[in-house]
Amino acid sequence: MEQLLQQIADYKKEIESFSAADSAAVEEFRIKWLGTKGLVKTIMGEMKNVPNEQKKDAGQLLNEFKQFTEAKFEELSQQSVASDIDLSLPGDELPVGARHPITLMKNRIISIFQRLGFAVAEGPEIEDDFHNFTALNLPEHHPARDMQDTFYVQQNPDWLLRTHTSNTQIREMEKGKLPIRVICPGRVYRNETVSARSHCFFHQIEGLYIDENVSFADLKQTLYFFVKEMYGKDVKVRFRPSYFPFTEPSAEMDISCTLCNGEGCSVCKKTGWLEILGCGMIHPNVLSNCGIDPNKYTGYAWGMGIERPALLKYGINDIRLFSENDVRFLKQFTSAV
Ligand code: 2NL
Repeated sequence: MEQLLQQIADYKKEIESFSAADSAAVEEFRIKWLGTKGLVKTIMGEMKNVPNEQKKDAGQLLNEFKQFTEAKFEELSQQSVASDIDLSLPGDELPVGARHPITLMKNRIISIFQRLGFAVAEGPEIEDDFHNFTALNLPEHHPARDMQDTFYVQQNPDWLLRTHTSNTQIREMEKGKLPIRVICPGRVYRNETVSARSHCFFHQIEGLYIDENVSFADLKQTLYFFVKEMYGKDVKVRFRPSYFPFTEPSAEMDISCTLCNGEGCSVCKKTGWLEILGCGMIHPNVLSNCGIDPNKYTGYAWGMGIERPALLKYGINDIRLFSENDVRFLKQFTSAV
């Protein structure tokens, strides 16, 4: 027993003063003390030489010694993890995300109109027939109402994937708070064959201003400001008469081609002009449909696609790239604005 006590004390001293330079030394320590042929196992074997009346005390001592050794090993393991870290190594690279080019273009457009006092409104992509068609004065037999052109989610009552973001403007008008000055960005759906030039879903921004005495001149000045901010002060603008069921009069707006400065090239099909949006004075029927008195209030509205200006700005030639989620494509916009 005396001998055993002495042995444990010596071992403890040795263990206490041990320190490991690296994880290999820690492993050596484990093998020497805690391995299957280690000193802890060996000294445990001494129990059989201890007289019976002392077995209880010896067992306690040996157990305590084993725990002491295990604790030291635990401590060494943790230290070695820390000392094995090479602080001079370069860190793991954190991939930098990128905004989607459609988002970039959308944000540019939004920020220009926000400076003119337009608020941003968003609405549902699954819409009922009233908010997508009827309220907008879309006649019963308009092709857009056809199953061929629009994705119906349900019939009778009809629910569909919105074909424009006008539904959101209708919902703003229904709130009955005037004047209204909003822009409505979002995704819209049309049953078209997917190709490099067109897709069955795309993005739009529509704008709407309703107050007393709003005129077509206000519409033109707003859009002039937009074009100057978006494309620069030298870009020319022209309006062409057009037709939409929800505006009267209606117009289409072109800008001089930003690639050839109006000279004529393949992008503007040799015309020197690019069509960028449709617009007009809100049809009195649309105002009445939303509970607004057309004799007191007038307003203008416009709608533009986001994909086409984005293709132009970033020199992209296939609209499908926007929705394929190819990281090689998306990564290129890491530092784009
Ligand atoms: C286009 C033409 C347009 C509107 C959208 C609108 C909305 C309401 C009332 C009246 Cl609630 N009009 N929106 C007006 C004219 C044209 O879009 O070519 N979009 C891509």
